[in-house]
Amino acid sequence: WLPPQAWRPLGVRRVLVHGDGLLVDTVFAEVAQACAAHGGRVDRTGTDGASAVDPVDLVLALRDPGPLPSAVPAAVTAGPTPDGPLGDEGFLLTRVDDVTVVLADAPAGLLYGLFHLVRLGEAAHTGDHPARAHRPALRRRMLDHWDNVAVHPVMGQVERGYAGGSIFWRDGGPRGDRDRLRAYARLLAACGVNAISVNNVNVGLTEARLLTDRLDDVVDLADLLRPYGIRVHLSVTFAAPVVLGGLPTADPLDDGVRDWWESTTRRVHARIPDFGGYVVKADSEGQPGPFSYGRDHADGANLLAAALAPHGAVVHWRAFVYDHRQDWRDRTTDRARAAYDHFAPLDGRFADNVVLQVKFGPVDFQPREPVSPVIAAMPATRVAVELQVTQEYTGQQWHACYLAPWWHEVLAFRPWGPAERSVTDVLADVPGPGPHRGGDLVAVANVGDDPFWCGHPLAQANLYAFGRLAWDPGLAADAILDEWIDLTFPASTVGDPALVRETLHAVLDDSWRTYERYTAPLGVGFMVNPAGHYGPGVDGYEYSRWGTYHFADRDGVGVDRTCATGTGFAGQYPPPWSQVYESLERCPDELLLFFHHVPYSHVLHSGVTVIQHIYDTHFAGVAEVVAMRDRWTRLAGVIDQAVYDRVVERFDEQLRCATEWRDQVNTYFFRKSGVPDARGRRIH
Ligand code: GCW
Repeated sequence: WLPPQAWRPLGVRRVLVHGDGLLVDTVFAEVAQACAAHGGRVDRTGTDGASAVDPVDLVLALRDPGPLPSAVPAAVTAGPTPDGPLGDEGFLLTRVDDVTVVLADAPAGLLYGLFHLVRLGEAAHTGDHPARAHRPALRRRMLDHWDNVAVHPVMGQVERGYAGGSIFWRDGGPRGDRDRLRAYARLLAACGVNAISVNNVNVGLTEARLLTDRLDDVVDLADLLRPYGIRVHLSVTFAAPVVLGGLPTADPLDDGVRDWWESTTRRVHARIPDFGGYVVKADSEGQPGPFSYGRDHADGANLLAAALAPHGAVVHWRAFVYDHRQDWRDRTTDRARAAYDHFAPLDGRFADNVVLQVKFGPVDFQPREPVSPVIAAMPATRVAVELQVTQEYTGQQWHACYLAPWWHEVLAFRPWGPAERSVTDVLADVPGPGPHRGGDLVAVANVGDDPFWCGHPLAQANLYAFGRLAWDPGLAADAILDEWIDLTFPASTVGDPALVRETLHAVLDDSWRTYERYTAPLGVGFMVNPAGHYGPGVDGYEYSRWGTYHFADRDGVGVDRTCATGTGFAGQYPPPWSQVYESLERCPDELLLFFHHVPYSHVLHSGVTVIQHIYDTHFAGVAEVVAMRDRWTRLAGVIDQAVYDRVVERFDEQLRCATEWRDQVNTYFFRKSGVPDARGRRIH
């Protein structure tokens, strides 16, 4: 998004930028570039009181410290700020007497105000706008890059990356493409992202050294991202005192270990004064952690938190801890239970600058899961929800799968029932005073060195939507898509703007549900090819150690997670969800097989049997992909040819793969159950 034409409504104006500071410099540079391209003009005044004299159409001004330039209409200066202070990142937008005014109390607010103007386009410069304050709902809006510095023999440069190589690293060192990094920072600021972790949570030996002798590389990244209001975080290995510091132990209660983290962190902070903090995957999938020393995760997290606290930084401690060496014969262990079992008993023990980072669902970024019960279980802990923008389990950026409707649903979910607080409320209303208040949303990133940034050009909509939802979780998915369409395909750059908008909605609005229809049914999850997680592998994980089973046999399918007869996972929710999920009658259809093992003849709320639902949705899913592809071809000659061609290529693959999913899933269940399709369609 943000081609030069998107700046035209702003770039034709007479603009005044008022204020000092690095981010105000960025605002000025952006406006100057737009004005140079489109014929407008820009002046700048500092907070020393100097005032421009020429008339203006647009003012972007820091009002703290005053006074405001005289170009700001008196009606604006006199009026009260709606809803209290604007904070570090908020801004006020108004338009009176033919002047559009953006006011902020801090430079970041001006930057976000600028991008809001671009989003509004011509509408920002016409009519009157009553003063409105805009503030982010969540204070930290963060992307985690699973990028490796050294190429990993199995995972490559980027773990679960589907957009080429890393934007940060190549062949063991920095990639060094500063223009691209700057452009990336700008895209992220334009959707509201303000924090990035720059390396994989699976930390190899080379990556571990970013903390010490490779720190220069991180300093460089921080310098590049800072002008766009983005703070850098690092993934660190819990074993760092041993592997980097040469200590005999990484025991979190050992004084030497504590000193090592404190002095190391002090050195990082000295080079990166706005350093964001650490991200830690501990005791998970082979990564080291406090369990090796007989300590728990509060001990581990608090160790790093203590080292970071004097520098205003946080540790994101991941709750993705489970037994990855399970025996499939053991029906008592349930991976879905693991995060709650490990962390809920620790509530209240975490330091104020620990952020417990919880995957949105209890298992692993599936296209459908219940919302993780950990989110409701830790009222005395700061919790961040982790989403996955990179499409590991949702088509790997070969399939068009717009995830905003799904994320919106997750963020709006009310763990204590319809009348109570939502997931967003839990995130925003964190305990603890001062700089740590305000909540956190994190997503695993989907950008690489691909010319379209994300492999699939339409996957950019997911990145954009993540940032926007983190800023305002109440935004509707289709409204976010409209914004992205306007910013990516400005009307003046395409042949038929109405057709572009209509087509993108037709293709993307329901694409997540389409993906769900042709993959694993009714919330049972996985059924993916274990080598790479792409395409169908119905029994791929069934007899493995990973704890992701569907238990299909000749009579039925699904995982009994009830308290009455199953693993008891349903009991990890507060009422009413514990009762709703426990009950075969009340459990929502889309999660039925996540919570219950049922016969194929079980009748869903929708009125069809489970087996017929499997057949129907898999036929429907593929038909929808055919329709999506056909819709897309109407844009031939209407949008940029390279974008058009890339998407056509992706749709061809999506159709091939969806067909494979349909046929393998339908055939598998036909063979298991022996029940024919009631509508007589061909099942192989
Ligand atoms: O979904 C799984 C991925 C792993 C990943 C892990 C995690 C970084 O398959 O590749 O490791 O989750 O979230 O830590």
